[in-house]
Amino acid sequence: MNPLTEREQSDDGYRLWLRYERVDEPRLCEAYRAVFRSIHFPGAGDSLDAARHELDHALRGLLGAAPQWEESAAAASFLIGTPSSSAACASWAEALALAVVGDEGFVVRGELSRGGPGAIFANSERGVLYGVFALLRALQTRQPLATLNLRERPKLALRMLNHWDNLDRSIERGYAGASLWDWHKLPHYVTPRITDYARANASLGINAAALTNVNANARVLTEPYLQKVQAIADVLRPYGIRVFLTARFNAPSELDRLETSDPLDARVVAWWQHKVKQIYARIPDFGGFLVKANSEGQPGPQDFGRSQAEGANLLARALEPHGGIVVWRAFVYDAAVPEDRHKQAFDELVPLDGQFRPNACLQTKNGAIDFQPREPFHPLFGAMPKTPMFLEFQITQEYLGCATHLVYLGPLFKETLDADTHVAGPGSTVLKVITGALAKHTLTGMAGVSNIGDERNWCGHPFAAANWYAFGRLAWDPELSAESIADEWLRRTFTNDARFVAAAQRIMLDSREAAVEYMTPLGLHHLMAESHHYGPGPWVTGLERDDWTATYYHRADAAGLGFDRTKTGSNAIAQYAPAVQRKHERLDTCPENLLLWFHHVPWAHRMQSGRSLWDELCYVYSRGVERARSMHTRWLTLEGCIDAGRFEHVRQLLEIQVREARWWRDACLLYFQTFSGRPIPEALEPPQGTLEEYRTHRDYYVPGI
Ligand code: GCW
Repeated sequence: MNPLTEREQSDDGYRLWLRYERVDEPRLCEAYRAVFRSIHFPGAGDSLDAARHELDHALRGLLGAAPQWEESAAAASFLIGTPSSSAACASWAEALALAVVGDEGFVVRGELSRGGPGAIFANSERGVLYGVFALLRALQTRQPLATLNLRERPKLALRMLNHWDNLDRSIERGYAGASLWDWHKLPHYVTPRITDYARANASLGINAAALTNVNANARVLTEPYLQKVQAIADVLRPYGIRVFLTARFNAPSELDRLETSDPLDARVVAWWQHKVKQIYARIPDFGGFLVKANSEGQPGPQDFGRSQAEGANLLARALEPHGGIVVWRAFVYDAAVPEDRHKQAFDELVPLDGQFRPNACLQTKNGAIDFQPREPFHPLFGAMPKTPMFLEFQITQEYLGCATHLVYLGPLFKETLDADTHVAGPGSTVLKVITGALAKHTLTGMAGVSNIGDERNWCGHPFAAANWYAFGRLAWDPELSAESIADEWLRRTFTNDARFVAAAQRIMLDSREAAVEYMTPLGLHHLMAESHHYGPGPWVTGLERDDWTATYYHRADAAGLGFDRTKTGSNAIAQYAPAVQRKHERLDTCPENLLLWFHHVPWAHRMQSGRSLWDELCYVYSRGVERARSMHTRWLTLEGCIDAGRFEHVRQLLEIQVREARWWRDACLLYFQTFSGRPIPEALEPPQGTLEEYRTHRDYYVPGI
């Protein structure tokens, strides 16, 4: 085919997983058509309209014909509604125990009774919308409808994206173009992309979005910007998404020249009350504030000698009468404290357990350092039972090859969710901490730092959208598996071709471990280049803060490698429950994939493989490169299974990934060799370049800083 035509016919990724291509299995298509012969979907309301519109659009695509809308329930083959929008739903509500699915859940049935109509029933308009998307997922993944019986209710109340988007449209740690929020043209021009963003989120059940960077600009709280925020909120509302903003703690002083922003000062209290009122006048369903305080230069309550809880409560009190909440980030660490950064948030926050207002929660990163390729779970999970605790993941790949490397984060997310904190005995997983199952909280949630920008395909790498998808699916149901999520994402995004799905799923599932192994194996962390964090920088040292350097974290010396966090070192390990401590404190029981996180290990230490630590390091780095290579070769076998445009895009990016996996491995091994003084085993490839070349290499203008 002419390459130009080929490009024109390629999928540009804009539709994400909401591709409603024709069902090309004729019998299945016929069966689907029979179910949707005539749809009874009464009722008015913005979310019902959004659901109806989506269904209409999707069925036209999937089944090749516009659905017939039927006024009479008795004559219809499919029924949709809530007990108040549809008498048919009301009559079925009890038999289906609809009340049990709660305000956002739904029941989707291929048949209500044998041979009878199918249905989507829910208690709210939003539930109907989610039900429609669940049905479409079933169709896109070619489920048989007769036996389809979904009964879902989200396990977390807040399922939230955090955009680190600045008002100039740059995105901190964003690798997919500029911010979707075009502040300059808002509120008068509202791009239709925001509607498509809302559809994609609603299809996963994401119900909240913090629009602005946690390194906050107070200006977003001024009247002209609130008008712009209002325009965005109006588009998101029908899709069940509530808007949050980041609140800069010293906004009273910055915006209105108050001489203090002390949370206990009456003028400051009044300022926030007034500000919050002003926001709710424009956005009646405003979600609340997301706050990063006294961390990495952000202002906060400690500037006035007050605690993090006093700071959070100032905003919580202002929001309380309007139904808003404060999401207070636990990512706090202090330049003045020479303590292991791993320990600081815990030391500071645990004594405040019980002091937060009921509408305030703490949002804690999955690990105690910073979104590394692999971290043990954060010791704060389970350590503050009186405080609602949200889990924060980073969807954008700050430390995982930005939007250049294919790294499917499903396995990383699951590893944290399934980690056992042991705080209330075995089985006290992080999942149970955040769903409130252990401490019985109702303010529950999960946040993901967004990887979305204005690039045509939204997330840059054609596979990066899988991480947005996996986050959303797990926020709805953290018990789903990374495997099943990859499978459905591939089918919806590319094709149901079984050969493609199996091979691409394999690539996805291998990719996170590949990245860990070629970047930071065996529990190493923060070896990335300075500032932009792209590529290796194990030699980074002497920055303004020690704990922003690589040498602080790997502690390589002639004796060995790794950060001793046991009793003989920083003793961060003591922040975990005794069972977790016991497992990790000994060299022979600590899982090897976290060994150098917790221990400074002699180069000659015998690993489970029988090799010395040094040799093992060489082997694991090399295995990471091999994994990247096999991701690439496996992809090459898939040519022709999908459109040429996306195939080629991924192919080229995987080539970069293979090259850079090698770069990581060679640079790190040569650097660590200067300490171990041992040779790279002969069975392994020798490094391609010299340490000097790697050390002096600079990447300029990496996006996302
Ligand atoms: O990972 C670090 C990033 C910062 C970020 C910070 C945070 C928004 O390098 O860019 O700032 O974490 O989570 O607050």
